[in-house]
Amino acid sequence: MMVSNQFKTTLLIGLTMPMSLFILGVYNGVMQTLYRSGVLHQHATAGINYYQGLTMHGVINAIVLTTFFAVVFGHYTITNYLKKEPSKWSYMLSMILMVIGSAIDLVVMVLGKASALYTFYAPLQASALFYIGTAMLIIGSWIAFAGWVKIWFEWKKENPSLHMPIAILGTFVNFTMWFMASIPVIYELLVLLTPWALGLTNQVNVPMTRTLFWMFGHPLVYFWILPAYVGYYTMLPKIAGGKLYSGNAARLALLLFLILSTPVGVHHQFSEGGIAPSIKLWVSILTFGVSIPSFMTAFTVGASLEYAGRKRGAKGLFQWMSRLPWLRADNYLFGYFICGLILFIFGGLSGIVNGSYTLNQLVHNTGWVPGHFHMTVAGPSILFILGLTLFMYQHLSGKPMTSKFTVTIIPYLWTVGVSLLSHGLMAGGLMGEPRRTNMGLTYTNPESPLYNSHWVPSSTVTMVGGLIMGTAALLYFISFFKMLCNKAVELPTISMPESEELHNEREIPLLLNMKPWIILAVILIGSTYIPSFKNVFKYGKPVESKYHM
Ligand code: HAS
Ligand code: CU
Repeated sequence: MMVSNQFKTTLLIGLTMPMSLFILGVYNGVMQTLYRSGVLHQHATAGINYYQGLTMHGVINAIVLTTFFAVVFGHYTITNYLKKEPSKWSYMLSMILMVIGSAIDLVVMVLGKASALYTFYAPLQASALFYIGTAMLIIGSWIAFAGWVKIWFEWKKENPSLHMPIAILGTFVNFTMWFMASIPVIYELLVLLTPWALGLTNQVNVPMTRTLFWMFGHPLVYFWILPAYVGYYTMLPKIAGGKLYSGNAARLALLLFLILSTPVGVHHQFSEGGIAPSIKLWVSILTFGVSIPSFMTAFTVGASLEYAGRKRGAKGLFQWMSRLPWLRADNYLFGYFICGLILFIFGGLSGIVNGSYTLNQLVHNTGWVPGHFHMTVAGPSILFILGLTLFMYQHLSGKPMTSKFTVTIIPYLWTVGVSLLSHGLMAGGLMGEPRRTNMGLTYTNPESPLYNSHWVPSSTVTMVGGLIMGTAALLYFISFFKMLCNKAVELPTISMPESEELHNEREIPLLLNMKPWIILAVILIGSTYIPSFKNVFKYGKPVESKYHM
């Protein structure tokens, strides 16, 4: 479908700005591996110290890029399926807030005034501007969502007999969950942290800020991955040459995320003294529950891929895998999808280890945790972002993508890098190697009390993985910015592969109505957070405490 110039320009800004910042985010990621492996000894390189670089890496890659992408992909998907552009007020205001908010965050991080990590809870303190900038980014994304809801109701009025397409259900589930989960973090940012950073109060309730953060922080990880799930269900079967195995299973999996994503945040606080073991046990059970929609996705998407392979004549149990369109320059998106899925098998399984209350004691705060999340957020989430950014930019700008071969091999190279990086981090973590620690000063210094010879090989594997990821990212930036410099040869459009469903399934009214699921989500959130906050108020109180890195 054709789009207005203003809408097109807004979306292109929403793709280009975070992708440019991503260069800095990736650079700081590679630097992490050099510090940790002991290749770099100094406290700061190019004026950026360890915690400043780690903050930039997390904030740019995991908060700024992902939020911009979710919003642009949402605009793109909604417009494609409803054949309507969102209102100008919503996309313009949302993009202005997001761009200004991220620019503020960038400036304070570069100046070294906001090295409080991407988890930004107290007692690490950032500049008040960082808290305000982050709040602007989040509120900006809410405004885009409001615009989609408005055109959805208009569309529904015009098409009363049609159901919400799966891609729109996925986008609405994601943003409803995001909206509910980001209210606590906006409260934390604007009511607790900003006055504390401004010096209006010198006291802060540390467990309270942590609990509010994780109430947002866990749904945040599903906010990163749900756009990819939308793609796996609605685009991948078509790209692979098949059909979606079950539309009802896809709808159910997406709706399960709506109810189970937010109540499980306490699984990041299993080691937090002030929260009762009974709540943690309940959260551990719910965490196994939130793995179910991903297991369902593995089945539905796996079956859709098998169908595609068999349609190409595959026989036996496994031949379908080799019949999939691997490494085809005329179908480069497939690599970004399949590599993400393969990494996620291991990312998901390591998550289930984390979610087990007792096993968590072994891995918490070790390298295992970043090992886990690089196979999730740096796996399916980022690969989807990379692939779809190329795809959407190409369609929205009408510019040709000339580096077809390079963009086809990038996801495979990236996957080799992530596998080595995560393996090194997890192996080191199981041997007690801490996360978020500048290890470089200890590895090459056997005199240091922190020196542990067992961590040397694992951190070296991590570094090799990091360098391969850095190379893949560099090739990506070259390809992306080369496309930007090309002249438009086609008219800007919005279009995307749309998968058909394999079976003509029975309609299940409960899967076509989000309301009961939203109510259940609120009840489940209450079941963990009412007792958690009671504990936090009972055992935690505001204290004078702040640290700067
Ligand atoms: Fe996690 C920590 C538990 C999923 C990200 N996680 C983190 C952190 C991040 C993160 C960033 O319970 C660190 C936060 C920090 O800085 O402290 N996580 C889980 C569980 C899941 C999970 C149970 N995490 C994710 C996703 C993320 C993410 C998704 C980002 C996108 N995580 C935890 C816990 C912690 C944690 C604890 C706290 C640890 C601590 O102590 O600090 C589940 O949702 C995972 C379910 C997934 C599956 C996999 C399904 C497989 C699929 C692929 C199928 C493949 C096919 C291809 C079809 C069960 C869908 C086949 C074709 C061929 C050709 C082979
Ligand atoms: Cu989590």
